Amino acid sequence: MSDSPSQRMTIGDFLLRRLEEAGIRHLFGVPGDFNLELLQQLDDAGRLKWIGTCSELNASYAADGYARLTGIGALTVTNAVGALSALNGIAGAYAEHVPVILIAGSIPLRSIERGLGMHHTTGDGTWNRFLGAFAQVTAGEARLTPGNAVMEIDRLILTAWREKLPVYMELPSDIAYLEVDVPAAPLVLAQPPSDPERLGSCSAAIARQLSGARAPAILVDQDVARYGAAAEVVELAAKLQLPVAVTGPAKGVIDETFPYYAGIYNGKGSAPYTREAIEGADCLLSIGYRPIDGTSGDFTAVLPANTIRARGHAVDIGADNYQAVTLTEVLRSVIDAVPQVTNRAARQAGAPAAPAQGGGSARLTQAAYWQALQGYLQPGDVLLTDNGTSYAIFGFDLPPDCTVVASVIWGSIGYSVGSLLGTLTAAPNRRHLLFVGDGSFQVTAQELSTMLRNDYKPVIFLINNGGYTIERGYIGKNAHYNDIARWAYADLPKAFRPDTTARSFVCRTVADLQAALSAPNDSLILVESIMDPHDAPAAVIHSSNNGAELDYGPRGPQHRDNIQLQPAT
Ligand SMILES: Cc1ncc(C[n+]2csc(CCOP(=O)(O)OP(=O)(O)O)c2C)c(N)n1
Ligand SMILES: [Mg+2]
Repeated sequence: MSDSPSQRMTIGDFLLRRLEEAGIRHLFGVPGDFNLELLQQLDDAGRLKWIGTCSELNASYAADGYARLTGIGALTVTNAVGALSALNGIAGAYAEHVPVILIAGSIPLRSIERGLGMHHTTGDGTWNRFLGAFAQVTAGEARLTPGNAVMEIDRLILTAWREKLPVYMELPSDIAYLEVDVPAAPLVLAQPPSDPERLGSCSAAIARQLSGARAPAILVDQDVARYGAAAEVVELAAKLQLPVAVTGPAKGVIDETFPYYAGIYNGKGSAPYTREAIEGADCLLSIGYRPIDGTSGDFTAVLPANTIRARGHAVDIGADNYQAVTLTEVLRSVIDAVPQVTNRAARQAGAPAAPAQGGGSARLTQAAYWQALQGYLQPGDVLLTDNGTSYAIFGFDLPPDCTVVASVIWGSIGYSVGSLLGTLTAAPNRRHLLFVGDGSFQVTAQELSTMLRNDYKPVIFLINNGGYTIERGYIGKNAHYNDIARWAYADLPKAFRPDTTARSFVCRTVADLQAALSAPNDSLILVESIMDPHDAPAAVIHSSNNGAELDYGPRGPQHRDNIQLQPAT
């Protein structure tokens, strides 16, 4: 027995208390008979705020968006039918390194012990299938019991936060009201402190290599955001006056107005300056880099032979592997150890982009659209994007303090709409801009109603181009399978909330768009822009064309005449 003070509490109340101690203020999800008892406890305690969603998939995306801004998020769903709808979002959180806690209200322990078939199961007296499914895409999973609940709740919450990965817990519906002994002390979210010797020798080795190099550089992937290490990276880069590039998934993690910011690295898909800064470095500190097609320029990335590979809790330097070293502590020690460099020039600012052609009455093109939206950005904005031509936001020059929320690795269309509900809930005082195509929007559109219900005020930039334009760059340039139903998108706020004060715009010309952009941000703004299905940013078309080569190989259909949307020549 430990000597630390304990108290009596029900398992459900303890779980809710731990979520709150972890910094969670909102719980997303959909009720069912197996989690209603927990929702009643939430209501009685009156501390966490319930944000009911239209679907569990959207709740999982919302918890992910929330976690990206606050550090951790949670949702609760009912057994299997709810949980499996959230599985896509949980797997996405696993791919994107986002700590999300999924609480599945599950069939009573009584049914499990007596082998009683229950609804929301496969009806064959089995009950471990869904634990097994979630074990594949989480850092930890458990079915809570009166005996393990206190330990497992703490283990799973801490695991999610330390590893920046989702976890899954089943709360059988007949145990939430049982009283157990729980610790009186609050849960403390903290990384394990580094091993002092490993930290010292690791940071000394990094400092030696970076300060001895002629042209060192840093490559940042999204774990720098997850582990809260962006400020340290910038401080280190400023001290050594070395270029810092980011991957696409890490867009916005490094302030783009920082003089040593070097752009997005993506192998042959990088700007020449960026590629040279990274591949021409004689010592590269790469932090959390995960090469996939979209972060390696379709596998053309060639990192220098002398690349130091740092992660959340470990570092590789040449033949040496350092364990028990925590990222922010490593960077802090390296900053302290290196001398201030004063003779390396910052990047020259590039020439401003040429204005897009066409006056106010001209039909709206993608080029004019993205140029106008670049001018709309403000410091501190949260930008969300989905798959599609809205990937053009990766070409924006961001003002300071912006956050980009996207799912570049997992890439599940519709993510951005559910995620927007989460980011709005997490940071109601920031301006949230969603850039989404009609195809992606149709997957999760109903969550717009939850935003209106909660009086949220995002700005939604929706491209109505009648279908899946990004896919037309693979194949099916004119194919019916890339067409979708034409919705009256601008009418949706009214349908979802009849007394809405939302402002809707349908833009066909540059002048229409300019009018929409001058609307005040005092209610939800939906800007539907109608564009040609064959109009797309060149970078998006190139990427789709390359993707078709990788996906289908030389015998694929992509070389047939006029089957593929290609860049205008
Ligand atoms: C869940 C899921 N289903 C299918 C896809 C394949 N997919 C990727 S982009 C895309 C089309 C996106 O179309 P839209 O949002 O309209 O963007 P556009 O290129 O037209 O601007 C599809 C179907 C996916 N990524 N995720
Ligand atoms: Mg579209």
